[in-house]
Amino acid sequence: MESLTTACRTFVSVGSNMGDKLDNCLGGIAALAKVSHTFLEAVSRFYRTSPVDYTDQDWFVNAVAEIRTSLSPDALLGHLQDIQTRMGRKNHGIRFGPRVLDLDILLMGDLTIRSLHLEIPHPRMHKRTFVLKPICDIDPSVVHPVLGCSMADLLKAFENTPEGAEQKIAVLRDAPAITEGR
Ligand code: PH2
Ligand code: MG
Ligand code: MG
Repeated sequence: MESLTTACRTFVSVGSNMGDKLDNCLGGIAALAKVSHTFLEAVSRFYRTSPVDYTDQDWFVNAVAEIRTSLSPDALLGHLQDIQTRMGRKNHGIRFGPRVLDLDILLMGDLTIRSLHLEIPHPRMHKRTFVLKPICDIDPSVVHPVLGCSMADLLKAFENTPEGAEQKIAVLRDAPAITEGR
């Protein structure tokens, strides 16, 4: 296992569109902060966002958390899936459909993984305002290791496309204070 001092900057998207959406997102982030070998470094503001990909569902609450972890990508994924299950997520069988809590790995430094069960960078992150805008709250200069552009540039470019213009997003609340970080 890599030592924590060399662990790369990792960004996780947080989303919910069932039940108490904001509370589910806050609960997911609190659980993430308690994962072993992992520190919660930053949390974005929270947003109210229109559903993307599968549009016949309720609006979402979305945010992004930055963590530092020495876990492998697979081990981190396992923890995220475990948190989702503990927060009451059920499989409703609809791809991109409603969920109590969704935690997705967006970036792990410059790492690229393309396996059947895990893709890093997240394959759709550059086409999701609900991901790009919260990352920009934390650090707009973070560079996408495959596309070679900053999050700020990806957001600006995507907002100017017809697909981007359709994705509605509004600030719901300020970033929460980090109590379990360094
Ligand atoms: N997640 C999806 C599909 N669509 N739309 C919004 N606004 N926010 C999400 O988190 C989201 C989505 C599948 O993970
Ligand atoms: Mg997702
Ligand atoms: Mg997911």
